[in-house]
Amino acid sequence: MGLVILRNDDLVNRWKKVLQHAAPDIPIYAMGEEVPHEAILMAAVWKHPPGSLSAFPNLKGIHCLGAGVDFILEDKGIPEELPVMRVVDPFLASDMAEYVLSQVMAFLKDLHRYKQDQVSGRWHPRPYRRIGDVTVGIMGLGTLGRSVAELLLKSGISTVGWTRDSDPDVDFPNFRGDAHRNAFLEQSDILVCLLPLTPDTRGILDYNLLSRLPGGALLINVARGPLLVDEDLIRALDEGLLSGACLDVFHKEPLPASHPFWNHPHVHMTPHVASVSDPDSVAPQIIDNYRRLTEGRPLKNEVSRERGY
Ligand code: NDP
Ligand code: OXD
Repeated sequence: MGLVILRNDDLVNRWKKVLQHAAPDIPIYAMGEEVPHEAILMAAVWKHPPGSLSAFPNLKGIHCLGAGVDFILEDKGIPEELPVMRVVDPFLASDMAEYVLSQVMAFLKDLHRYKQDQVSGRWHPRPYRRIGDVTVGIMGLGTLGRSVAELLLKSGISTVGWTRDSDPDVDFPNFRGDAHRNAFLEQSDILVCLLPLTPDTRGILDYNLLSRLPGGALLINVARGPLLVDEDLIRALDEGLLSGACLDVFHKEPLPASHPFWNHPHVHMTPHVASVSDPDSVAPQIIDNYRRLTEGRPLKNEVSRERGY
């Protein structure tokens, strides 16, 4: 028996240490070290090299080290019957909410633009905007979307949501499905995307969708880069349909140096840090699922392969 951590960055050893501490009885191996492949029952992965999971013939399950599992489901080498689990964690949810609230407030108070003015030595007061002047629309009311909504509402910010087919039973306006998408967009002065990346959502943030937003809207994409059609965003910004975009996620990460987002005056970027799994907080649920898997008990936070999230 054993668990292998597959992630190609310098956090791999930190995860190993924390998982070992949480379960001293389970042999834990990190990518890059010598691993007894036949003994591995679970892989805990974050952007693993595609195809690398086929090296473990007795694998019984795959645990994502984050919330979004798109990179696992896109790895066609993984047998259909293997369960895939994801992270659901209170810090992941509250960190995301704090990030989105910060971007909403920076937009309302024009902080990004004042920073640019400062860099170019320009004194240029702009009209004042208040919390009561805007409505935030959240695409996706899952674990993270709901957490964002809760903090925005607590801060007095009017919020609406959009889901696929579930009735999220929330006490703010919620729209469901493609038929009600435009009604949702028309109210969203600030659009926050927290959808999973699936075949249905890839490219959903295109020119057609962006042009449904109220004039001068802000886009905040904290979900996945391929949800956005990059050229369509640049067109919408250049035509003045949108006044800005805060992007945390990109088609290719790190974003290539030649990408036009780097120098666009109305694109504000962060390097996929809106919310990051905290090993200390998350390790117990991975160990719990490892034990459930090996004891044949029901798993927690298993994703639906059919829905893609
Ligand atoms: P959940 O699976 O809990 O929620 C997904 C939500 O999206 C649900 O409300 C679902 O609707 C909705 N949805 C899915 N497909 C569609 C569709 N086709 N049309 C309309 N609504 C749809 O996900 P989380 O909230 O946990 O996470 C969301 C995403 O955030 C992750 O997949 C990940 O990509 C990203 N993320 C980004 C981070 C960052 O640092 N930038 C950190 C963590 C996550 P329904 O309820 O009807 O099923
Ligand atoms: C996640 C992420 O999906 O960090 O957890 O993007």
